[in-house]
Amino acid sequence: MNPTIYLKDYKNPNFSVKHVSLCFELNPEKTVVTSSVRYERQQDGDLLLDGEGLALQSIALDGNTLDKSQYELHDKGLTIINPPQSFTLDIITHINPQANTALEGLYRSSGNYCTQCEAQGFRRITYYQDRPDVMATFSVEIIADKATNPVLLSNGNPVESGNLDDGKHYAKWHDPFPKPCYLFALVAGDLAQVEDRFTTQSGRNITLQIYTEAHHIHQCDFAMASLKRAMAWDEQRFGLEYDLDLFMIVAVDDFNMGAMENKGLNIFNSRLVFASPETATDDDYIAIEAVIGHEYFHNWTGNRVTCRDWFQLSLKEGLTVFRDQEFTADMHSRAVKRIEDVRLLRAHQFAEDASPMAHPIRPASFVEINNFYTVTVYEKGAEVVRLYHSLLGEQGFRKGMDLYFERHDGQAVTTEDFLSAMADANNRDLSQMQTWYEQAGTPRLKVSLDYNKSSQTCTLTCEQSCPATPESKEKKPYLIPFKIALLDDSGNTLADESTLLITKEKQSFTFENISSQPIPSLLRDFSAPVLLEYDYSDKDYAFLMQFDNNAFNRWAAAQALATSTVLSLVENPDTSTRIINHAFKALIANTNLEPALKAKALSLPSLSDIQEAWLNTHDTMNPVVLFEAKKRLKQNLAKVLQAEFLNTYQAMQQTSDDDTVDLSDKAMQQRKLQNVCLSYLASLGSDMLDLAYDQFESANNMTNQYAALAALSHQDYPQREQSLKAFEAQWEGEANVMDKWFGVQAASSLPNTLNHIQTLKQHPKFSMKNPNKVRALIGAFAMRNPLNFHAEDGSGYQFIADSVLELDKLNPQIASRIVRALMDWKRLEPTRQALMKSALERIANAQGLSGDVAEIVNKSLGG
Ligand code: B3K
Ligand code: ZN
Repeated sequence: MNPTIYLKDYKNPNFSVKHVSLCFELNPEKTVVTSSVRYERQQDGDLLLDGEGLALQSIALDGNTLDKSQYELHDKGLTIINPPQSFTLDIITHINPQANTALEGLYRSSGNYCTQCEAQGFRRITYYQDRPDVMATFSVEIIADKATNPVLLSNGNPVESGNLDDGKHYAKWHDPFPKPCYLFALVAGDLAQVEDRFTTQSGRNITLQIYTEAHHIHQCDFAMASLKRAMAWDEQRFGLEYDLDLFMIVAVDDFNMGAMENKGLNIFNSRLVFASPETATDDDYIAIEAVIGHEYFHNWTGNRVTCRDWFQLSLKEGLTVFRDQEFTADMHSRAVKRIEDVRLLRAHQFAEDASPMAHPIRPASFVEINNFYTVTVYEKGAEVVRLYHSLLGEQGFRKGMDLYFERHDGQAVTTEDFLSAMADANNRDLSQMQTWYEQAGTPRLKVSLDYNKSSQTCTLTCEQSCPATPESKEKKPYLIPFKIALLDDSGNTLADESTLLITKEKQSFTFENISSQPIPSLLRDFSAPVLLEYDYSDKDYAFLMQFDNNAFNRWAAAQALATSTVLSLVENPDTSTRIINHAFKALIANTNLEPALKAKALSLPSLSDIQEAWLNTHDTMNPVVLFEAKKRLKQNLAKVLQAEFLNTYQAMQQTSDDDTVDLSDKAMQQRKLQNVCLSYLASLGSDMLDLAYDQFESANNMTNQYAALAALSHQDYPQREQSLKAFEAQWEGEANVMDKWFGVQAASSLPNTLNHIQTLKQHPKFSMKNPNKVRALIGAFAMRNPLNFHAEDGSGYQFIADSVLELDKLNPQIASRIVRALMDWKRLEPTRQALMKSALERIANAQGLSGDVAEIVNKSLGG
């Protein structure tokens, strides 16, 4: 097992670096990397260089080859023993990109070369102080065969290029902005490009380019338009302008995550670039715009100001997610965006906070940093940034951001520096915000209301607590901005919206002149990432669904009502669903509601949400029972409101004379509602499935085609097979669309799905080496197929264990994502608990497990 690294052990690097020169002679199996680095001593000690999987060829200090007594070579790097005050070190290494299936460092995708260096991939390229607090300017020369690699790219600006002997050519790049090596990138290969321009607010002309394989280049226009919107938005909202003259994006098919913000040369998973109405759903479009924005926004929050060490990851990720959330909210519906973000947070981050992997947004220790690119660091991190925004307002937040850049441009800093900038710019004591960075776990906020008719006062009493998590048992109170309003029983406001500041464990707030018993609208817009506890009745929820004038809270009430009904159905299958039936009926009939908000409110809570709610009052759960109860509620609503769903379904359908697909917000919203209705209707089976089949057959866009296929995928329906075959035949040449095809089959609740997945693993378009394929087939089974994954004989768990062991040899990062599906065995009922645990133990006992997987497995088994 690899050692645990602690934040408290942080030490400055012994040497700083001004400039790095790199030369790559590209060859699939033997690439020669020559690095020449100028070091300056900062404090006593040896020079510690990280390096993994490198074949060292030569090493020279100020031109003199070092003899074996002057350095130590070990499997994690190279130590230069007691070097002088300042010197230049020249190192030549050989690496093998072709054999690199971990997709970290320099590797090959579809025959092209690309890199991924965050967090610690640069050490797989050359020996270097691979840590973000070492910032340097970079010059890069790339030499390669011209016929197979006509395009040669790296960070910054192109300096020079030309032909060489033997059919080779070269290109030189220079990046004038000092950067940590995790932002280094190189791309080479046979790539087509689209080009555009952007003029900044100060009048500078920027060239924008997107590169990918030629047969996909026609699908890059939306990504380009998104980039331009993001650039304009960052200027308007934050006054931040792009700094180089060239900004490039490269789309590749083999990528461990979504995208990477390398300086001036973003590399993207192609599924977050390619968009055409026939191949991408509306959700894909929105995601592409958001991630293009996210990576672009990193240029300031991440690149110009970077992290001192990897414990500070949320400094750049939480902040940049907050920025991309605001970008999407400004481009589309703010309420819809807030709902989606909170839904994601509650479904995945709350679960992570309750799991053996619970960690603060700034962890205090880790074994493998790649395991900490989590929903906690990203999404809860963004919620914490949002807290400053709630506390300080838009202007105050902007002042804080401005001071942050003024103080720290060109530096590698900590979350404390961010907190200080926010506090100092606004003359506020925000020291209590520190708790959010140091404690894991989802805070509980228990609220009670006391109305006194004779004095016409109403008192809200708020008590906060936080369950024990691995890093701390006793919790300090958080600073919680708590946005509320008080309503009367016709929905009129008794107390206007206000934000209460909760700082203590227990606090009361009294409102005057309250003329009748209020119904509180609490935690509006989800003003803090807490679990709200208030003794609402189902009737209250139904009331709030209809009358709360906060759109987000109307949605939250619908979710809460559905959750409460599901839990009642689990306890007693004969529970009356009258209240939710009526509430949903009123919801569908409400003509004042934009279709997307209606669609959100009609969508039942995620199973994960329901599980968390169940576990609030139980020690263990049977996920299948909870799944079945949710399904019963859905079918029951579909039956009772069939006519309403059908009418709405038809009303939302769009026709166009020329078969073009309308990509306006309005059209996307309508498709959303149409397909939520379809999903309810299809749950009834029989002739309602013909509706889905007709939609599948006639769709001219992927949103409708995919929604119909998904609806059919759970049903034993004569045309199910035929539809899957037709989809396969139509899209076998589009890798990203095929992922949808693998995904719907992997998530199917029909029996025998696991056998079918085994067959699909042999499909010519499937590959264990491609992360998107693994996520589509194996990830979807583990995350989106509760019925089969939790099969009573443990076959689902064993399949995941087998897959993890197979993947771990190829790509530990991906294996380590998948293994998390087995992590929460302690929360299951005894039979499944034992089965899942034994699958996990089988992994734990395997030989040669990666540090990535071992860390998760050990945490889960309590090691
Ligand atoms: N910073 C990258 C993530 C790198 C993940 C390394 N395992 C993408 C992003 O958050 O923008
Ligand atoms: Zn990011």
